[in-house]
Amino acid sequence: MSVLERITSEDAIALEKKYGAQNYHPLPVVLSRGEGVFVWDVEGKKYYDFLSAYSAMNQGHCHPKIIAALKQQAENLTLTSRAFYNDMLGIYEKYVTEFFGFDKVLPMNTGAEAVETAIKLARKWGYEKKGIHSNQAKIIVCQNNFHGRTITIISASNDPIATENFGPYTPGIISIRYNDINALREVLQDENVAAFLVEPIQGEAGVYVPDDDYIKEAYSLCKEKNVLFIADEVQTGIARTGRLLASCGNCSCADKNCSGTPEVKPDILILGKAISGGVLPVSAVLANDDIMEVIRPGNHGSTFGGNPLSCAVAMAALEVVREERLAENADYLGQIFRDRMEGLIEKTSLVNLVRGKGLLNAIVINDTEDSSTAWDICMALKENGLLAKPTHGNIIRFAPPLVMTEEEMLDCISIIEKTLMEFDN
Ligand code: IF1
Repeated sequence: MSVLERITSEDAIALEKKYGAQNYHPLPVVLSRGEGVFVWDVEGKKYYDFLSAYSAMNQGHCHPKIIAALKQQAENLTLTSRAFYNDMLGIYEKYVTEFFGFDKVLPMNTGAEAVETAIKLARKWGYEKKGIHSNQAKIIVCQNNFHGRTITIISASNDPIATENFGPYTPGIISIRYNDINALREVLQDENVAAFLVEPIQGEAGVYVPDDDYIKEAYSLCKEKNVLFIADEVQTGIARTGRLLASCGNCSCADKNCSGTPEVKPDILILGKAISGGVLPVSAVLANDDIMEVIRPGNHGSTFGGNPLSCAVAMAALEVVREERLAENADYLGQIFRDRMEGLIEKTSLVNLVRGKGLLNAIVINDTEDSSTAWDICMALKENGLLAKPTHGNIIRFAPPLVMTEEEMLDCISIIEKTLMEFDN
């Protein structure tokens, strides 16, 4: 069979099983096309995408503007490495720093790389600016975090599946409870702390939204102690939570796309996923000059980071966020979604809790973490034309592309309601 021939779902799954490392357990659906909020499987069945590649597809699948930028740049120049200048990087750096309100950007590719970069940056700042003795710098992280898969990042994880038998781990990490301001206050007494690394909403933990003032208070405690506040907005950033950034918090600013002076302005901001609209791996570490200036030639880099193709794609993807007012749409549709899901708690004993912000939401299923109920519900949702994925056994994450219309959202809500009601009986 030619590799270009269409294959059945069954064959595609069998190939992955035979030839691929088994590091995932996907829902059994084989996708071959995407457009906006929809994806199609190889048999031609159409689905609403309610995962958006873990919030990478905020702008929807194959957004024409982003794909046009990709095609145009691909015909000119794709990669130079950073050994030479290219004519896109500077333009992109100006664009992205102005977009998010920082002096400088360090371009990387994946989210994990950007988190690693932020940790390196914070450590070096700790030694050269804060005066921490050599090799003593510590980074504070939160329990149940998800920041990626590299050795240093999993050293900060308390998930046994992600960590077991991958040691020895990177030292210099202090782990505290999330959403516990006193725990943070306590560990900040240590003068060797360079930074606090935190997700404004914990994604992998099951869309765990902290108390209203947690992020704001954590930020001011860090300021008091001369500790860098690092926001990992790889998943929550780029309009997902109804604000351009989740660290904007409940800022009542009328312009939900604003990058002005929100309550919390991270010292280091980490972005990934949707910065390219899910088209290419693009990530970014943003900081002001007083921090970024500790990085000098040879200290850090990447062959693909800042390549002209990524620069063109990322600018188009960010333009879409602004032009199509995606933060406002996420805020508006998210309210509707959570209201209707709250209603379900009354109607069925299957749903215990609904939580989230903007279009990053989850429902907690009334069953144990090791039950298959959430998985079975996702299988039933798939049959009814909507794709979502369970996390931690009994939680289902709902994160559709932000380009969804109200009509489509109402259609999705009725699919979810119908599926859950059928399931209950
Ligand atoms: C997988 C979760 C989402 C992230 C935050 C950094 C990264 C991620 C806050 C690393 C990545 C992913 C990766 C994906 C599953 C996924 C995920 F369920 F694990 F938590 F999105 F919800 N910081 N998140 O969420 O970015 O290196 O992957 O580009 O399959 O591992 P990356």
